[in-house]
Amino acid sequence: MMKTVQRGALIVIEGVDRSGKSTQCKKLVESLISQNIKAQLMNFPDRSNLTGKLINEYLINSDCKLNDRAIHLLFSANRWENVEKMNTLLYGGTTLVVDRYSYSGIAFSAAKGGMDMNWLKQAENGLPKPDLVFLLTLNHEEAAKRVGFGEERYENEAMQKKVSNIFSQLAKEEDNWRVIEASDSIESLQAILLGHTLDVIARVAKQELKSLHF
Ligand code: Z5A
Ligand code: MG
Repeated sequence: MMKTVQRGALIVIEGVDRSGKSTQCKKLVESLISQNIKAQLMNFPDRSNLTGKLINEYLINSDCKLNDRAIHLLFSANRWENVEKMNTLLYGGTTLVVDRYSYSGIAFSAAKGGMDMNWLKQAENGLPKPDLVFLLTLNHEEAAKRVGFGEERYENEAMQKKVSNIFSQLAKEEDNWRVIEASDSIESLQAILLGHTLDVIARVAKQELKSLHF
């Protein structure tokens, strides 16, 4: 009898700066692996590939001038550079836990203003669609208290508030989002995220991966 191929789930964590995305992504991968579930971490921007090197320069160097549409497309291209790798892993049965994705791309560019929302979304259409998106919400006062805030471009209150509003708007457009208030302890947040993730892994195992279509 032929063995049924089971794919992994595509799980994304989004949220404003310092909301704990990287912390939760790392812990989620560890928790899954400890339960003998194949899992891997991925993060965007992926600063290791070709587009990622340009993006890193843009983020850390405030003197780096780049047209807003050009940097938007670079962030998107940075995801497209990883499509084959994502599909191979997912269809090989590995669950991917992704630290920021297309929604960060849309929200940060939209928060700058001057670019049409549909144009911003267009560059993301066709990328693998997440099975589940967690949105970690945290007010600016709490975020600003956390280590490392304010070191890169975009890490200021006005920008973060706009981004937060756009994330909330995007969360309402699809039914695969879970909005989680992120001021609780790392451990209690992790328990919530793991619960939802295990449900989704079981539910989508035999379903085909969808593509983003805004
Ligand atoms: N960007 C874009 O414009 N377009 C795109 O398409 C994409 C991104 C993908 C860099 O992203 C920038 O790129 C970002 C968006 C833009 N600009 N901004 N803002 P990044 O992902 O590389 O950013 P980062 O430097 O990793 O920061 P971060 O991701 O915003 O932080 P975080 O991952 O959410 O937080 P953390 O590193 O897990 O935690 C921060 C600190 O808080 C740390 O000391 C933790 O120990 C602590 N922490 C975490 N959880 C808790 C709880 N629950 N309680 C107390 N303390 C906690
Ligand atoms: Mg992070």
